[in-house]
Amino acid sequence: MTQPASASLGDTILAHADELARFSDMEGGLTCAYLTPAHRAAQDLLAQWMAAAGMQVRIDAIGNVIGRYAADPAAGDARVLMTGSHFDTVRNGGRYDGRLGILLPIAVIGALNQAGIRLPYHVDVVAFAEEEGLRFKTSFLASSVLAGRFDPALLERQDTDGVTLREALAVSGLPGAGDLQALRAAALDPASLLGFVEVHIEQGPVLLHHGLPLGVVTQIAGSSRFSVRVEGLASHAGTTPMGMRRDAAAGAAEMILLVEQRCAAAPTLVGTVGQLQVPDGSSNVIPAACTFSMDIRAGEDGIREAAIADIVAGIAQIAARRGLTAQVERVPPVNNAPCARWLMDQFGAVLKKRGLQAFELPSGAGHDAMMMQRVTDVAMLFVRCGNGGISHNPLETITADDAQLAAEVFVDFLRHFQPRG
Ligand code: HGY
Ligand code: MN
Ligand code: MN
Repeated sequence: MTQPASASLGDTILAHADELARFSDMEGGLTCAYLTPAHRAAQDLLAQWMAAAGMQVRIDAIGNVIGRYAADPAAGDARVLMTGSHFDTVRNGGRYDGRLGILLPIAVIGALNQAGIRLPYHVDVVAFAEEEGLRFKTSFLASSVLAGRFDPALLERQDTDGVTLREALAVSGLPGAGDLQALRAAALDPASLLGFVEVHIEQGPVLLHHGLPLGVVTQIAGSSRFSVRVEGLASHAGTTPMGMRRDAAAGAAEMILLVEQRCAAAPTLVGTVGQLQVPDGSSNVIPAACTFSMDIRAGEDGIREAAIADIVAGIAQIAARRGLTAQVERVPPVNNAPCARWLMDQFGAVLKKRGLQAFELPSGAGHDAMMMQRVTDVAMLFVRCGNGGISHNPLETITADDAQLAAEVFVDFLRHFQPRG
């Protein structure tokens, strides 16, 4: 631990977030993509902090760092309450997204350990190696392995340099080196789990607007991601009449506006094109190809699926009208994930006991808890986001006081935790 023993948990958590953010794939900002040198350095430091907090630490076949704070030997229950979040980031992201949900439990377990307090169940703190989907354009790699839901086809996915996930794992130094059996063997036994709880920065303005430091999540919106490739015909920008063009970028522009329009048509539905390229484009050549990403989400799976059907059909129509082709590749979607009432109520009871409002809110952002929800009951504690609630941006921030409060609530939650009867 780099902080003096007298530092508050909140101060320690923020200092650790700063320290972890020094490992970055870019100059002057925080990018931590899966299996880069910065990612490896972050993984090592997290393992050190977990060990210093009194946990037995292991690193699994996909790169998750898992620290166990072992149960009081006198307690009969050897089951596990799991907590954690991810340490990879988006490009030029914030330092609390994901990381707060690792650093806060490490600080809390360190304090319990120092005070000699053991719990009647194991607590496993997981630092998930990949959630954002930055490098291989598919999210939840790490939690899908733990949940026994890893899709072997993903091993052939390439990053922008053409390196496959299989190749990246082979040279990663991780146990199993990308062997499918090792990835399968890393799955958790659902019967061993008491549940999964995740602390996360809200990444939005709701708590801030209500003047509340903390909130309990009701459900996590499902999401679908796509890669679209539009192809037309390269030809001379000066000589080709406007009516005779097969311009892939102009077609993509119309498709992007369709995403925006269709996703404005229902509550909770949102659609984003965050990546857009004209590969090998030149300013004086009509684009032969255009590629873009689509991210579509909603609080209800049916609303999301209906929008996707309309958008995919609309893309085909736009392509046909313009003499283009459009290929739409879908990565496995993640469905809407409800949080478990019994776990939410235990967070709510702690908040009320401290005189805080047990405020409940849905999550529009995706979280590791969504994947864990496929094998166990989940709950999430949101922490207020400053700066107007901005996230996926270096301006993302929280206060030490809010981190302190969240840590105290988490201690109370652990100490009063009752397994489902
Ligand atoms: O994209 C998301 O919702 C999350 O931050 N991974
Ligand atoms: Mn994120
Ligand atoms: Mn996150």
